[in-house]
Amino acid sequence: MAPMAVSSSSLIIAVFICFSLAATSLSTSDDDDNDRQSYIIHMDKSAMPSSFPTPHDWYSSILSSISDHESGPIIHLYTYTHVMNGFSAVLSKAQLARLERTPAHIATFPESMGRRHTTHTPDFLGLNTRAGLWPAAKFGDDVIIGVLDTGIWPESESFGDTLMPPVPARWRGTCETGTEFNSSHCNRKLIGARKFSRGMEQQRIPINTTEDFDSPRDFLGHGTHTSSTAAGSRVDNVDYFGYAKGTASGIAPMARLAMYKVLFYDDYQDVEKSYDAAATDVLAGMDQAIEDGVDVMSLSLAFFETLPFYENPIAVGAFAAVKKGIFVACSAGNGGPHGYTMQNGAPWITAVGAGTVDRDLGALITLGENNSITVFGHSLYPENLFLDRVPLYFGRGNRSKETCGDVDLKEAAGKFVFCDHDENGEAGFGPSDEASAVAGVILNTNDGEFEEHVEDFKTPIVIVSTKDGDYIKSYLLNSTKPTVSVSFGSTELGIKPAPKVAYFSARGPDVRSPWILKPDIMAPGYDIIAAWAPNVPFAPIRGGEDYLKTDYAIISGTSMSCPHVAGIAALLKSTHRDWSPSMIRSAMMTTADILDNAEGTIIDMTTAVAGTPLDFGSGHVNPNRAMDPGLVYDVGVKDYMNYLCAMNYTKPQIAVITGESPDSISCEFATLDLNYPSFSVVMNNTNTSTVVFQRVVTNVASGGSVYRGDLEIPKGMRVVVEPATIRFDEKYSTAAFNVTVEVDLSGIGGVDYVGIKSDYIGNYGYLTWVELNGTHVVRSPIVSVAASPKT
Ligand SMILES: *[C@@H]1O[C@H](CO)[C@@H](O)[C@H](O)[C@H]1NC(C)=O
Ligand SMILES: *[C@@H]1O[C@H](CO)[C@@H](O)[C@H](O)[C@H]1NC(C)=O
Ligand SMILES: *[C@@H]1O[C@H](CO)[C@@H](O)[C@H](O)[C@H]1NC(C)=O
Ligand SMILES: *[C@@H]1O[C@H](CO)[C@@H](O)[C@H](O)[C@H]1NC(C)=O
Ligand SMILES: *[C@@H]1O[C@H](CO)[C@@H](O)[C@H](O)[C@H]1NC(C)=O
Ligand SMILES: *[C@@H]1O[C@H](CO)[C@@H](O)[C@H](O)[C@H]1NC(C)=O
Ligand SMILES: *[C@@H]1O[C@H](CO)[C@@H](O)[C@H](O)[C@H]1NC(C)=O
Ligand SMILES: *[C@@H]1O[C@H](CO)[C@@H](O)[C@H](O)[C@H]1NC(C)=O
Ligand SMILES: *[C@@H]1O[C@H](CO)[C@@H](O)[C@H](O)[C@H]1NC(C)=O
Ligand SMILES: CC(=O)N[C@H]1CO[C@H](CO)[C@@H](O)[C@@H]1O
Repeated sequence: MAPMAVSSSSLIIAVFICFSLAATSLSTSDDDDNDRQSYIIHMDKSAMPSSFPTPHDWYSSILSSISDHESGPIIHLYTYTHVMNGFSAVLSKAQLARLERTPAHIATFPESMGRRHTTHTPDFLGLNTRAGLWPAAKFGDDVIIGVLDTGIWPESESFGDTLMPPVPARWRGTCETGTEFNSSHCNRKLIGARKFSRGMEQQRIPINTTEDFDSPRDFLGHGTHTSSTAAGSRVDNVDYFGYAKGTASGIAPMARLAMYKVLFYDDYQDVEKSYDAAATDVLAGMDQAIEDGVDVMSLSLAFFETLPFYENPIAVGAFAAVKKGIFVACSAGNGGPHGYTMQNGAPWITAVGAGTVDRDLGALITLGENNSITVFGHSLYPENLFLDRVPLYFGRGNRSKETCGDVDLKEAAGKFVFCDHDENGEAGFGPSDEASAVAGVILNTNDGEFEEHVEDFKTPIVIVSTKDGDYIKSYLLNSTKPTVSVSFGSTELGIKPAPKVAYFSARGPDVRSPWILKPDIMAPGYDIIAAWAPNVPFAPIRGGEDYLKTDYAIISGTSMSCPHVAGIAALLKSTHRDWSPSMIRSAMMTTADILDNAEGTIIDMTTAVAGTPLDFGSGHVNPNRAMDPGLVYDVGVKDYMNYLCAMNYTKPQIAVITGESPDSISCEFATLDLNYPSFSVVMNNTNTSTVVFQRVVTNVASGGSVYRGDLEIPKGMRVVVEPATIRFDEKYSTAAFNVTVEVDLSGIGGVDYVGIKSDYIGNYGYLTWVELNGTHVVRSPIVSVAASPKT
C-alpha cells in the first residue's frame, strides 16, 4: 500500500463524473423525408493526386464533384489530419453512393453518439510535497494535459496561474472566442480552450440554448471537475457545504491544461435516447489536441460498448495519439457492478476503474439524551445542520422492518425517521419533496446493495450501514421516547478498509477484446471534490425551489478516476521523458496495490468480499512506486497492428484504426499476445485451455539487476515461467521469457465462478518478478475468463 499519511489540511480535489458516453448509432432521419445525415469517411491518403496541396483540398474537391441539386448542399463538417485520414460531412444517400465509388474510399461510418461517465485524493495516493513523485516531477512541470469534456469554468481558483512559468514555446493551441468566453480567459495554467459542436448541431441539439454556451465555457461542471482533478492549482480552504474541508490540488498541479469541449447539453426528454457527444466532434477534438501538442489526453466519456474498435471514435483517435507518444486515459464506464460492462477497452488506451478513498462524508448521529455512542452515516446534505435531540420515529406496526415507503408522513412530521431500504435496495421514496414534513431520515441500508444517490435527496438524509442500522434499531426497540441528535457536514478520515471497488465501476473483461485484461487500473472515483461551474443549480435543499450552486462539488464516477491517472501520467512523463505511453501504463500497473489500508485484498463495495483483477485490474494506482518500477513491458504500434490482425479485422478495418494505407498492411505476424503487463486466458465454452505468452521486459532502473519469477496460482491453473530468473547488465537492457498457462477447470467442478454476482467464469493468480539484489517488485495478474457472460 502507499503510505496513507492523512492530514486534514491537505485534502485533495479530484473529480471524475461517471458519464459513460454510451453511443448509439443514429438511424437515418426519423423526423422527415430528408435522407441526409452525418458520415465519417475514411480515405486512402496514399491515393491523393499530387496536384492537391493538402488532403483538405482533395476532400473538398471530391465533395464538390459529388454534389447535386436534388439533395441540397453538402456540409463538410471536419477534415481530420491526425486521428484518421478523411473527413466528416452531411450527405444524402445518393451523394454517399457516388463518394463510395471513389477508388480512394476505404470506409464509411454513420454518426454515432456518446455519453459522459466524478480531494483528499493526492494524500490518499501518497503524494507528498517533500519526497517521491511530486518533487521528482516538479509537480508535472512542462507537461500539457488535454481534457475532452463539457468545457471549463476558467474563473475557478483551481485554474489560477500565479505560480506557473510562461507557456511552453512548443504549444500550438489557442483559446477560442465564443459566448462568454474569449482569449483573455486563458492563462499560464489553462493554455487552450476550444469547442467542437458541428456534429451535434446536425442532430437535434442547438448549442447556445439557455442551458449551454456556444463556446468552451462549461455548462455542467463535469469538465471543470475532471480538469481540476488532473491538473488544478492548489487552493486552500475548499469545501462542499462543510464537507471535505481542506486544500484542493490537482494530481499534477504544475501541469498545463487545454480543454476540448466535445460534450454538450441535451434536453431530450427520453433519457434512453439522450446523448452528449457526436463521434464527428470527438474525432475533431482529438485531432486538434494532437495538432496542438498535448502530452496526455483524458476522456471521461465513452461510445456504445458494442461498437467495434474501427467504428469507435475514441479507439480510433487514441490510436493516433499513442502513435505520437501521447498517453490516453479513459474512464472504464459506470456500468458496474456486473462483469462484461467495460467500455474504452482497446489495448492502446489506459482504462481506469473507480475506487473509494479513506474518507467518509456525512453526519454524526448520537442516540438518546445521554448516549455517548455515536454512529457515522453517509450524507452530502448541503446545510451545516445540527439537529438536537429530535424524536426518532420508527414505523407503525411491524417493528422489525419498516421500509421508508411505508412511513406515515403525517405521524412522522417533525420527527427524524428511521427506515429500511426495500427489497430492491431502494429508499422507497423519491429523492424529491415527498418526505419534506419530516425532520430528516436515517436510512438503514443493505450495505453495498444500496445504490441510491444520497446527493439527490431534498430531505436531510443519512445512510447507515447494516451493522449501525441494527444497532440503532435495537436502541429504538428498547426506548419509550427515542431521540437522536444529528450533525451534518462531517468528514472522517482514515477510514478502513480503503480503497474499495466502487459499485458502479465497470468490470472486465472487454467483450470485444477479452485477450487483454481490462480495466487496467483503479484510481479514486468515489465522493471526489473538485472545482465546479458555479452557475449550475447543483445541490438539492429542503424547502428551496431551486438547487444550491457551488464552486466545488463532490461527485462519483469513473469520470473522476480517469483524470487522476491522466495527472499521474503527466507526473511520470515529467520524470521520464523517454517513456512511451505503454511504458508509463506498465509502470503504473506493475506497481499498483492489491491490498487495501487494512492489509486485506481490495474488496468490492457491492459484495463486501475480495474483488478480482476483473474488478480492479492490476490494482489501485500507487504513483510513488510507479516512478521507479524496475522493469517495464513496452508495446509498440506494430504490436497493436498484429493484435488487430489476429482479431480477424480486415485490412480496410485495420487501416481505419491505424491510419495506414490498406495495401501496406501485413498480417504476417498476427498474434493476440501483446507485450502487456497482464495475462488473460480466454475460455470459449471449454474447461481446458493452454496459452504460451511471450514477453520482453526492459530494465528502466540504473545499473544491472537479477529478478526471480514468483507465482501465486489458484486451483485449476498451472503456470510455468521460463526462464525463472532473468538478468540485466545495465539500464535499458531487456530480457525475454515465456509464461505457459494451463487452465483445467474440470477438476474443480467444471467451472469456477469468481467475482461479484458470479458473473465471471474463471480464475486468477499473479506472476511477480522480485529483484534479488534490490527492492523492485513487478507484479502482473494472470486471469482465465469466459469469453462471454454466463447465460
Ligand atoms: C474578454 O473577456 C474579458 C473578461 O470577461 C473582458 O474583460 C474582455 O474585455 C474581453 N475581451 C474581448 C476582446 O472581448
Ligand atoms: C441524562 O443526564 C442528565 C445529567 O446527567 C440527567 O439529569 C438525566 O436524567 C439523564 N437522562 C437520562 C434519560 O438518563
Ligand atoms: C415484519 O417484517 C419482517 C421482515 O420483513 C417479516 O419477516 C415479518 O413477517 C413482518 N411481520 C409482520 C407482523 O408483518
Ligand atoms: C437493547 O436491549 C438489549 C437487551 O436488553 C441489549 O442487549 C441492547 O444492548 C440494548 N440496545 C441498546 C442500543 O441499548
Ligand atoms: C480468426 O480466424 C482464424 C481462422 O479462421 C480462427 O482460427 C481464429 O479463431 C479467429 N480469431 C478470432 C479472434 O476470432
Ligand atoms: C545485481 O546483480 C547484477 C548482475 O549480477 C549486477 O550487475 C548488479 O550490479 C547488481 N546490483 C546491485 C544493486 O547489487
Ligand atoms: C518462448 O517460446 C517460443 C516459441 O516456442 C520460443 O521460440 C522462444 O525461444 C521461447 N523464449 C524463451 C525466452 O524461452
Ligand atoms: C467441464 O467439466 C464439468 C465437470 O467435470 C463437466 O460437467 C462439463 O461437461 C465439462 N464441460 C465441457 C465443455 O467439457
Ligand atoms: C467463441 O466461439 C464462438 C463459436 O465458435 C465464436 O463465434 C466466437 O467468436 C468465440 N469467441 C472468442 C472470444 O473467441
Ligand atoms: C446561454 C448562452 O450562451 N446564451 C448566448 C446565446 O448567444 C447569444 C448571442 O451570441 C448570447 O447573447 C447569449 O448569451
